[in-house]
Amino acid sequence: MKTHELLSDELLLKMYREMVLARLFDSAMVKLQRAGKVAAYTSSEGQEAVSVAAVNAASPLDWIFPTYRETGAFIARGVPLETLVARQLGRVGDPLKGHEVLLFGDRRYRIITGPGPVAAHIPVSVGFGYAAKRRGEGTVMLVFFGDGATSKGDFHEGLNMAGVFKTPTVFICQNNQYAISVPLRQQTASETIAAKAEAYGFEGVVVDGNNVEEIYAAVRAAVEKARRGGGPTLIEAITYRLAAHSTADDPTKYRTAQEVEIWRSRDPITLCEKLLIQRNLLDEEKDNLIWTSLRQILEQKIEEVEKTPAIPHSAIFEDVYSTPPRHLKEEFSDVNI
Ligand SMILES: Cc1ncc(C[n+]2csc(CCOP(=O)(O)OP(=O)(O)O)c2C)c(N)n1
Repeated sequence: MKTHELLSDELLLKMYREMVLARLFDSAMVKLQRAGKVAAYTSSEGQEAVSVAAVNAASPLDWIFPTYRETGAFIARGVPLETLVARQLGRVGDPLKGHEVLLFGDRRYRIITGPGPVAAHIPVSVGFGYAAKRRGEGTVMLVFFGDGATSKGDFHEGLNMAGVFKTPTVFICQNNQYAISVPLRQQTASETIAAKAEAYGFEGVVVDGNNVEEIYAAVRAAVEKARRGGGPTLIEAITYRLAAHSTADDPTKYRTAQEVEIWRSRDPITLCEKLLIQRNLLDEEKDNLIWTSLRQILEQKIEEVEKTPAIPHSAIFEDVYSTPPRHLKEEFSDVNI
């Protein structure tokens, strides 16, 4: 199928707006972290195309298993901005009530909260998919992770089980070239990450992770295959983290400005903008309007959420144990709330 048939003008424009909003959101959160209002943040700058295109290629009924770098996935799934802002600012609208800094999840949107330990969600997503398959739910699991995660046992255990049980799983590796300061060449001796799928008996594909059309086509094919009962696929999206690993990282210690500039010239948002211009869907004026209107909407939401109450300290004791153990009850009684 030709890309025009696969990706309508409307969908391409929608994805562009979602990518721009993800970029604006990440940059606003980094600023708020610097202002002492957000505890810590992991920006997805440069990687927006992967999560936005992947989520658009799936059904809203499919489940998302993100890491801490999937702002675009949450936006594409339709999570309201105020919920995402409340999460970062620790306000009452945060569905996680202040637990799990850096991560996001919300069952209302079929997003399962990411893991603290790298890769721990991979086998969980496979088990979840196996259960969905046995129940005949017809849903597909999109599981996101980085190149660093592929060195964890969880990755290999998850892929092995997915291959054996033909689970409806789309493994999406955001190969952003680094696991904090560890470059890809020190992460694996394999020629590609996608090649690892072969050992587990299913297909692995490499896509340009800065090209929305390529990602969309690959994820859509993998989702359709999984839904038909054809089992899992591993998609390796080659991309680059333009930002620091997190607000606690200084990337100038382990990579050159020149390398960053090379990747910046392949910014996925600029590439998508070019596609839209080619299709006569965008010009400078319209583009400026998209950026300014989304910036205004975001600023307004931040202002509104800042006025809402903070999560009460007592919430830290909630939603972990159905019956809190004695020592927690003791600690709770000591907390001045
Ligand atoms: C088991 C475990 N080891 C180490 C860490 C610390 N840590 C957090 S993120 C990260 C790098 C992960 O890299 P990658 O999987 O490539 O994802 P990226 O951050 O590049 O998106 C590490 C080592 C952790 N959270 N969990």
